[in-house]
Amino acid sequence: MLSIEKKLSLTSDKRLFPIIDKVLNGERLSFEDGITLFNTNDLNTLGILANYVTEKKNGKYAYFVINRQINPTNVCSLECKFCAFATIDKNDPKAYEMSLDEIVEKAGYAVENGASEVHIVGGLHPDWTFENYKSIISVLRKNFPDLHIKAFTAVEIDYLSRLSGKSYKDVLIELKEAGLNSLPGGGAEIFSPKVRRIIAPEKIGWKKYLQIHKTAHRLGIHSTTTMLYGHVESYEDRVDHILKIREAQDETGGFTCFIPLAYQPENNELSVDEHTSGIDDLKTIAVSRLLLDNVPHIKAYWVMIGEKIAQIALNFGADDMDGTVMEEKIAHFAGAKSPTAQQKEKLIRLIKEAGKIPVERDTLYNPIRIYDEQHL
Ligand code: V47
Repeated sequence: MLSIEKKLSLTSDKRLFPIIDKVLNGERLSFEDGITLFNTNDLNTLGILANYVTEKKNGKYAYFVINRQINPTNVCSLECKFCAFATIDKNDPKAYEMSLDEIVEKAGYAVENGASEVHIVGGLHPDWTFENYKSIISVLRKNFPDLHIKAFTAVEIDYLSRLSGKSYKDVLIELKEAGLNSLPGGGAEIFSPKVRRIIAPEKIGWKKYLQIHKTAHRLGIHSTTTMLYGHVESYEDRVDHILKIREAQDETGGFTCFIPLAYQPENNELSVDEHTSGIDDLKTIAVSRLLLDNVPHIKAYWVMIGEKIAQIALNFGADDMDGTVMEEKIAHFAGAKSPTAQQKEKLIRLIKEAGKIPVERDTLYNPIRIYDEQHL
C-alpha cells in the first residue's frame, strides 16, 4: 500500500507541493494556499489531503444526528435576494405563522421518533416580540426537558436585541435561562460586504454575525457556522470568509462545525439560475477542511448537495451529514432536489458505503451510538 506521502507526491499539480508539506507538518495554510487549492484541477489529491486531515481529527468516524428542523414563521422583514422561503407580506398566500401548540406538536413527533435535537430558525416577524420568540424556547423546554434546543441564528439574535433594547449578551443569557442550548450557523452567507450588498443588503454584516457567536461562546453556548456559496461570490470571497471564521475560532473555540451551504437557485430574486456542480461542492468541503484547522467538524449537508455528493464528501474532508431533518423548507422552496427528510437507516448505509463508521451523535458531538462492525 502506498504511504500518504507517496500518494500525495503523485499530484499532477506541482503548485500543491508546498501546501502538501505544510499539511503533513501540521502547519496552518494561508489565504494564497486557499486560492491555489480552489484553483487546482487535481481533485483526487485535494480529497486525499482533506481526508488525511479529517481522519487525523476524527478517525474513521462519520456523524449524524436524529433531529428535526422547525421554522416557526416565514414572515420576514428582510428581503434577501437568494431566499425563496421568506415573505415580507403577511397576506401572501405562502405566509405562515406556527402557534406554540403546533411547535410543541412538531417537537413531540420528533422526540417520539428518537430526536435528540430540534433546530429552530425562521423569519424576523415584524409583529412578534422578544417574549414571543423566548416563549418558543421556554415552552419547548417545559415539555421536553432533555431535548437539545439549537435555535435562532445570529441574525435573529440581533433582531431580538433591537426589539428588546437589550445587549446581545443579555438576550443570550435570557434565552439560555429559558432553555436554549446552542445557536445554529445560518445567516453568515458570504462575509464580503460587496457581495452582501448584492445578495442580502439589509442583513447584519460579518462583524455583528461573529460578535454574536463569540458572545455566545463566552457564555458557554456553542454554535455552528456556515457559508453560502455558488452564487455571485469569488474564490477570494470564500477564502476570506473561511479565514475570518478561523480567526474567531482562535479567540473563543466555540464553533463545533462548519457547514458550506450550496446555493439553491429557484424562486428567488438573484439572477443566478445554476445549481452548484458536484466538483465545486467537493472542492469547497475539502478546502474548508484544510483551512479550518481549529474547527473540529465539517458537515456535508445532504439537503443542499444531495445524498450522492454528501456521501462522496465523506472522503473529501467532511465527517458529518447533519441528520434526519424531518421537515426541510428553506432549501426546498429554492429548488433543492433532495428529499425533505431522511431515514436514520439510510444515513447509516451512506456512511458505511463511504468506508466510514457511522456514529449517531448529539448536537455537541457526544456519541450516542457507534455503528461499528458488530452492529452492522
Ligand atoms: O441562513 C437560504 C441559507 C440558511 C438559500 O447550523 C439558502 O447546523 C441555499 O443555516 N440556497 C439556513 N441556502 C440553513 C442553515 C443550516 C442548515 C443546516 C444545518 C445548519 C447548522 C444550518 O440557509 C440560511 C441561508 O444561509 N439559505 N436560502 C438558498 N436559496
